[in-house]
Amino acid sequence: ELPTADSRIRMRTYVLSEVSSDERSKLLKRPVLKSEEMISKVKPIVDEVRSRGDAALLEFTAKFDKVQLASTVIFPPFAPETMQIDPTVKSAIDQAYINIRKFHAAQVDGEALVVETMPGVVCSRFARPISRVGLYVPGGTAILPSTALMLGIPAQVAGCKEIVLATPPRSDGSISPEVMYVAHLVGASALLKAGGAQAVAAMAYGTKTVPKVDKIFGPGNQWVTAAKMLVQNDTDALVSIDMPAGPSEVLVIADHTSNPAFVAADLLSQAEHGADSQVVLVSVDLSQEKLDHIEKEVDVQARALSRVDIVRQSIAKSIIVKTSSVEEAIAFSNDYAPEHLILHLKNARDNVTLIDNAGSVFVGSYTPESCGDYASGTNHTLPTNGYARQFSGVNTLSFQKHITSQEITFDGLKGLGPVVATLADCEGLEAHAHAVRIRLRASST
Ligand code: HSO
Ligand code: ZN
Repeated sequence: ELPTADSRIRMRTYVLSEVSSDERSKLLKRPVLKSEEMISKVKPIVDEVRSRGDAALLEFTAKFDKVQLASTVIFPPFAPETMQIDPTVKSAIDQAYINIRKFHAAQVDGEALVVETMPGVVCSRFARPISRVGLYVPGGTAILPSTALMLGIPAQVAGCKEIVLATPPRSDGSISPEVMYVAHLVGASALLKAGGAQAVAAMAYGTKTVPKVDKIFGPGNQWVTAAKMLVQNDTDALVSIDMPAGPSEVLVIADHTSNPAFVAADLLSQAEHGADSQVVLVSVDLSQEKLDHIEKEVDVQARALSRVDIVRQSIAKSIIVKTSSVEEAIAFSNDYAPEHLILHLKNARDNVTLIDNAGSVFVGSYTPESCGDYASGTNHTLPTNGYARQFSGVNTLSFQKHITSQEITFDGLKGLGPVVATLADCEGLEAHAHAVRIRLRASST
């Protein structure tokens, strides 16, 4: 039976060269996040957890997750029966762990940078782990052991001392055994059975049972994101966050060499994340026949998915942008700055040099985003909402910070001191100049 025109799962199409500049900027926009409204909703929750600690945390968990817990934190070693998983899943997690660890261990900044800027003036920079980190693993419509891997592994290889993993409990009060197993693999030092703004607040301020952390990572719904933004701005919390997060998104660029079924499958793998997922197809000089083929694949494949209702909503908000060259397509993509960029192009690899803004790039028709989402080695916590212009995805350096240091000899100070004293005089800061001159004088007598 053929679907009727109305029920067909399809995207809206635009010809890039024909849209006005106003329309073009609309195509580049994501749906507005009501961040101010969310912050005012989240503030009372954060304040309660901050002032009443564990009691408030348990109340909010009862209210939002519908489960009455006696305590929210568990410490390792985790009971083996809480980590019992299917052996095939276990070996898939183990292989993903190996690959992600390999890629993130290679990123550890372990060596000091040492530069002699002038004779006798040695400047250096070295990295240290952020001591205590909080990792938020969302619950909700899908369980996400992959997110626990993506946040836990860089924390582990960076050498963070305290790794608190927070995730909402299931209705029976337990955590999925897959997430428990990953928490064990990455060496989590505490597991917080809480979600939403209340979990973020507990990690930001600490409670009697929840350890306070220095930086909070991880994706989450609007409540989690708003809470992260709120605590980041509170100087009492003294906590930072990985990046502003929004709904997940993919931009696929496809030319005449692309496989329509693969292209459609990639679009749908992102569309199934949530009704607000952003999916964009940029076509390069495609015949109408080929475009129709891709659209038909989207429709047919979507109908076979268990999450078809979510896909229907996200695809309805998604767009096809027709361009006539790879350069025009990539220029649009650079302006859009997608979280994920997939290149279904003839010489895909050669075009990577043209990419200025993207969270993570998937090169060629055998590189589905799914591989980066789970197991190839790269991280899946990436900048959304156009933030790929200025943010990197989560990586090992997100769990380290740098300290600079310098050591100057007397001869070095003889060379550098007059420069510093002159600049201090110029700024009218006598004590600064004095700190140099007192040394130069002392040693000349
Ligand atoms: N595509 C998501 C990550 C994810 N996919 C988790 C499957 N599980 C955001 O990058
Ligand atoms: Zn995904």
